[in-house]
Amino acid sequence: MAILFQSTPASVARWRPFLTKAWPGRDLRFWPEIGDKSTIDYALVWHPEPGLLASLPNLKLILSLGAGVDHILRDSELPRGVPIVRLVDPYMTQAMSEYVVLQVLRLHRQDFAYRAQQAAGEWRELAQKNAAERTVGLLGFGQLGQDAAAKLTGLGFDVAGWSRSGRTVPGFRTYGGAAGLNALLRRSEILVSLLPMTPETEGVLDARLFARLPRGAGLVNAGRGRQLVEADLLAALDSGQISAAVLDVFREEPLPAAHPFWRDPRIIVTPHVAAETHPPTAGAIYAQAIEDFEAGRPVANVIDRDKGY
Ligand code: NDP
Ligand code: OXD
Repeated sequence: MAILFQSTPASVARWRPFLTKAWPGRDLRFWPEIGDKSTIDYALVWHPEPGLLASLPNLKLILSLGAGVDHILRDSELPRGVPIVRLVDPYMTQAMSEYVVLQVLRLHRQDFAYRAQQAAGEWRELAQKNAAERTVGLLGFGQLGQDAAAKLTGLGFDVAGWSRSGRTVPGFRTYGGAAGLNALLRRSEILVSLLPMTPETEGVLDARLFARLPRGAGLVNAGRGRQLVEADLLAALDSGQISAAVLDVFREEPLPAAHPFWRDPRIIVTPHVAAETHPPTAGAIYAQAIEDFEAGRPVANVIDRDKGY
């Protein structure tokens, strides 16, 4: 009944003392010292190398070290019958909402423009709307999108959400499908993407989408980097269709040193930190999932492989 923990060396170093103390008596294996593969029942993983999970013959549960599971599903050798559990952690949800609120307020209060004015030593008032006069559109209206929406609503913003199913969420204006996306984009002066990475969402943030936003809209992307067509964003910034962007996720991470985003004053780059996995709370959630599995109870947050999230 061994549990494998696989992640980057820094993450393994951070989690090892924590899990060893929090889960006494469990046979824990920390990547890359995994021992006898046939004795591993559970795997907690982040970007596992392709084929690793298939090489564990008695694997019973795959647990994602993040909310997203694209880093697992990209493995073409993934064992078919093993359930994949994604992380849903209120601590992380709160962190993402803090990030979204910070960036939406930054765009709403014209922080980019005032910083440019400061750099030029220019004292000039810009016309300012109130939050209630600003629509924030959220692409992805699941765990993270709905919580961010609730907090933005609390600040007075007019919030709308878009999801795959077009699910209704009491208290919110929601949209689904291609027609729904048009309706949402038309009004979203600030667009926040919290979409999972799937074949359908690849490149969704492109020139066609930007063109449907109000002129001068702001963009926040904290979903996945491959959802953004980077050249289209730069062109939209040059044309003024997009006024500013805050990006937490990138096609290539870490963002290469020579990448134009680093030095573009219209873009804020954060290093994939919008909502980090938090060992104390996430550890308890993983322990519960394993306990439920061993007791024959339903395990929460098993993903639907066909949907891809
Ligand atoms: P959920 O599964 O709870 O929500 C996903 C939402 O996206 C759902 O509303 C879903 O629709 C919608 N969706 C999925 N595919 C499409 C599509 N093709 N078109 C329209 N809507 C779609 O996920 P979470 O909210 O927990 O997490 C979302 C993503 O955020 C993660 O997958 C990850 O990529 C990213 N993330 C980033 C972090 C960071 O630090 N930058 C941290 C944590 C997560 P429906 O409701 O119909 O199912
Ligand atoms: C996640 C992430 O998916 O941190 O949890 O990106």
